Amino acid sequence: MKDFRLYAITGEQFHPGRDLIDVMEQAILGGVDIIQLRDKTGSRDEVLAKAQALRALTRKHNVAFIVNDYIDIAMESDADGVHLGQGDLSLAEARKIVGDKMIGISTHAIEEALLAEAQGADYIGVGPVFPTKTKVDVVDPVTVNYVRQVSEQIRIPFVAIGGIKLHNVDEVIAAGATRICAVSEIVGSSNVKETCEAFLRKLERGK
Ligand code: TZP
Ligand code: MG
Repeated sequence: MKDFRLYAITGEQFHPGRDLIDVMEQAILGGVDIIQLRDKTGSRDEVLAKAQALRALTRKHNVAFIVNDYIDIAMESDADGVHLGQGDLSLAEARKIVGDKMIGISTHAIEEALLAEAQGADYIGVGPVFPTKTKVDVVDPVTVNYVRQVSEQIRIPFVAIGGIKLHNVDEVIAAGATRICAVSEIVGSSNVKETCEAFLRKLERGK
């Protein structure tokens, strides 16, 4: 797996009137090294079309591309991987379909993290660290304590997510996170590229 530091997830509700591909390209130019398509509202055809466009963009810039939920679309668009929640297809089932593509699993407690690691996840999501309105079915914030727990007990890559902003990311880094994911703070920014650069400066300093 190609490692990553700054993970951006699409959230088109945060940039009305601005093109998805333009926004994500600005994020890549700002240093994002992995992009996830997360679309909970579009039809399958719409999601597939976006996946194909993002695949072309990420290939042009040599950035990893992940599809949330739709394992079939991940395969059809030749994404680098799929991201699954606790309620989605099991890791074993997903692995049969995707082969050596990446599988990321959202986790909210150390038991889930340890299980995902044991079952062969390539990386785990750790969150929501802080309250967020971006995810509707969101569980209570796991807090930076869970980030610290994961950083001490888990050996596969993990990415902190949920309510992470430039003003609070230092706390997350101090708890042991070396990979950060944000939706609204990145794609809702009036200067997407600069926001990503600022996140990366903080990650660099936290090393
Ligand atoms: N999974 C856990 S929190 C979250 C997802 C997809 C949403 C994060 O969005 P934001 O805007 O960075 O809080
Ligand atoms: Mg899901």
